[in-house]
Amino acid sequence: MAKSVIITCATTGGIHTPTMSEYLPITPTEIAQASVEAAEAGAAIIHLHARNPENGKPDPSPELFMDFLPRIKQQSNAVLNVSTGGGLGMTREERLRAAVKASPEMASLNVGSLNFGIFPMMAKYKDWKHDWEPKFLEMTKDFIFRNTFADIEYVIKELGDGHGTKFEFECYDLGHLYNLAWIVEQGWVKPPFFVQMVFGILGGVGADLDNLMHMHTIAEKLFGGSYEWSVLAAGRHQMPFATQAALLGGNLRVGLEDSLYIGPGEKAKSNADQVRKVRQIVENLGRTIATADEARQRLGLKG
Ligand code: KMH
Ligand code: ZN
Repeated sequence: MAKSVIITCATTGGIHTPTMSEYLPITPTEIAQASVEAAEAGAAIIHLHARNPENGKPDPSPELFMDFLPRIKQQSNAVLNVSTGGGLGMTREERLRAAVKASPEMASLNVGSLNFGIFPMMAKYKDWKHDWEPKFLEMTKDFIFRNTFADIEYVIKELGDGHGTKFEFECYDLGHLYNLAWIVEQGWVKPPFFVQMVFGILGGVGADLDNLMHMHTIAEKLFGGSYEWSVLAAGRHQMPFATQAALLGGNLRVGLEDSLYIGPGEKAKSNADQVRKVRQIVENLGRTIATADEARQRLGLKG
């Protein structure tokens, strides 16, 4: 029988900008509330970024993270997953600072570099409220999302070895699975591994079901028996890919970080709405959702 489905909810991210959706959580209070609601709706893991409360710009300040992390912890049992992906233009030290301060059960770890094109969105959103937004998106044309082996080693030493934090290994393409296999071979990380396959980022693998099938096949060969796999897809591919993951026996991620929509042309009014929708899909497929404690046990988290 298929295991229960671990739902991750990524509540705000560092890609979408405030004028794209009035429902994007920005302030620590909004992020805390969105996260608690997502956990109540069925998310076992909450993936977190912070934003400057004045203008919504992605912000790596540990003080901002420490404003909402304890509140979410107090009001839910969810696994807190602090991003080390950060946002455009942050240094690797900046990307890590909040996680080192928070010493979370889980942190994201991007296991390869890639172009990260979000400028196609510019055509859709013209009502800029903050003057950094058009520049931010335009800059992605010349942006490399840098995650070298040295960067990866740095995160593992500081967080994995230093704090016992386990990772959401973000794999944007087939090669990233092999990067992770090499990292495992070096003995830098120990099982069980949580592999998050990312589809539909321009610069990474496209959101095509054949790609999902192939990445899953290769992941099974590389990590079978010692890993949990999960799927996220950007934008309109979010729900279809989450559904495919549930059908194939995997885990899934939703949240406004990955898509601002809940259906064609319809903005999600909250993160919890997306969690409720995908939970319904999972249950209609005859699977159950994992509690946070089940996720802790299966992923070997420190608790
Ligand atoms: N925004 C996702 C496509 C991270 O925070 O480390 C990737 C992500 C990166 O979640
Ligand atoms: Zn993220």
